[in-house]
Amino acid sequence: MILHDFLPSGNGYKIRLLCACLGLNVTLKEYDITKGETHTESFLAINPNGKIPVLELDNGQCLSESNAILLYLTEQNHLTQQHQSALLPADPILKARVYQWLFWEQYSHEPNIASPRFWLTHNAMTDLKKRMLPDRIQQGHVALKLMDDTLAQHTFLVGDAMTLADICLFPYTHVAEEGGAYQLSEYPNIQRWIKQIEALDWFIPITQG
Ligand SMILES: N[C@@H](CCC(=O)N[C@@H](CS)C(=O)NCC(=O)O)C(=O)O
Repeated sequence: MILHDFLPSGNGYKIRLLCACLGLNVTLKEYDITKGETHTESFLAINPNGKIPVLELDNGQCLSESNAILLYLTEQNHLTQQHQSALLPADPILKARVYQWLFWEQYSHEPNIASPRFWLTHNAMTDLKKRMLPDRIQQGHVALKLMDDTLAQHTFLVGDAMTLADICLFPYTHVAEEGGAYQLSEYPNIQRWIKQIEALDWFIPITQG
């Protein structure tokens, strides 16, 4: 499999982190999104939406949308013994709770935490984005508080076992401070959760392909 990616991307890192967890090998093909490299004719042929990550399967089929890729890889590579828990629980309610976090991440977390980080760290600020920033940051704090309150109740987002919800939310949460919009010291339960994930034996950092 080939992962079309941009290393600083949290959306791409979700897939790299899951592959590390599942012990899957992927070949990384990097694009510089700041130079429009995902809008070339050849890239648009693999994702007409012009965005990484794209997972190219061995049969040449291409999947986009990070959380769809997470679900595909998890369902294709069931594991329970090695990690003592299923990343996507079989129980319908627990599985729905994982889905809740995945959909919530795209609507309430990523636009408020990942986008400001990108604008502030990649010199991508425009007048419109400057006007949007205070509201995004306020909503980002709401999202971080919701995660922190949840993590005060149990070890991981869906209970005391790690699931795909944690793999999905870890990438942009752990770098939320980049760009200066957020201070994770305000969220002690998130800090504890980050340390726990970083201590897992299969963990890889965002900088690793
Ligand atoms: N909802 C998509 C978002 C993907 C996305 O925003 N990718 C960004 C990098 S994190 C990108 O490729 N941007 C390049 C562009 O829009 O030109 C996902 O979860 O995969």
